[in-house]
Amino acid sequence: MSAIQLYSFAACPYAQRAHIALLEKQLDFELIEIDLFNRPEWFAAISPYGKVPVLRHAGVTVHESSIINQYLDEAFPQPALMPEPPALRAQARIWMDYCETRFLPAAHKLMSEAGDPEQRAANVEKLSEVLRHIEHAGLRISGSGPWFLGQQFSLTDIQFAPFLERFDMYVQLAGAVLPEDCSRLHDWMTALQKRPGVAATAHKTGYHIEARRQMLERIAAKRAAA
Ligand SMILES: N[C@@H](CCC(=O)N[C@@H](CS)C(=O)NCC(=O)O)C(=O)O
Repeated sequence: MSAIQLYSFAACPYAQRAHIALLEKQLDFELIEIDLFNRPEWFAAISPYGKVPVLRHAGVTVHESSIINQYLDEAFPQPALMPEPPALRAQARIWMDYCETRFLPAAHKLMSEAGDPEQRAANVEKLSEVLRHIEHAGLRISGSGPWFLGQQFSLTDIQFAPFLERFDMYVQLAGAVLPEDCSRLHDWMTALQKRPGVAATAHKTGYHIEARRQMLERIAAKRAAA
């Protein structure tokens, strides 16, 4: 048995973050798939919120993808996935937080209200505003890349990667737009697709669309049965 277990769900972007970090660290680990619609009873004992991902290592159980990745970077320092200077570490964390508190809410609102024509235009514009902020206040300040912070691939890249991989789904299902003045963001997305740890966990847009359809169907069936 590996010293590390990652409890995951194939279509989960948060679990994908932890998977990418494990691959980037070149660690030996066991990937354990949890059926979120039919969770084993024992899962509640290791996942306080009933969610994936959960990481187990050396008697430690960690949940929440951002915290798992920070744990991995501290427990296995090489190759480092955080910059050394405190000021750059702060930048890395500011943008990881921006992903959770601004980018994801805007993307999720767009997707959940995609069928509402009145909300749709406003939601597309809100997401574009967030993307422009990432471009002009984040990516362009940090330089020419290829990664978020410049030359060093970091946890900030991993934080965004699974969701940027799904951007084409946001385009196809909800009309999302990558603004024209976001060339650095465009190049960063292309670089992320080619990064080995990201590419090894990636799926095509058709997979994401089908996974979403199945998830919504299963949620509706569960509600109907309740
Ligand atoms: N903030 C959490 C989010 C994890 C999450 O929402 N996971 C979803 C699957 S993508 C889940 O396990 N959902 C099950 C549920 O909410 O009951 C993280 O970053 O790890």
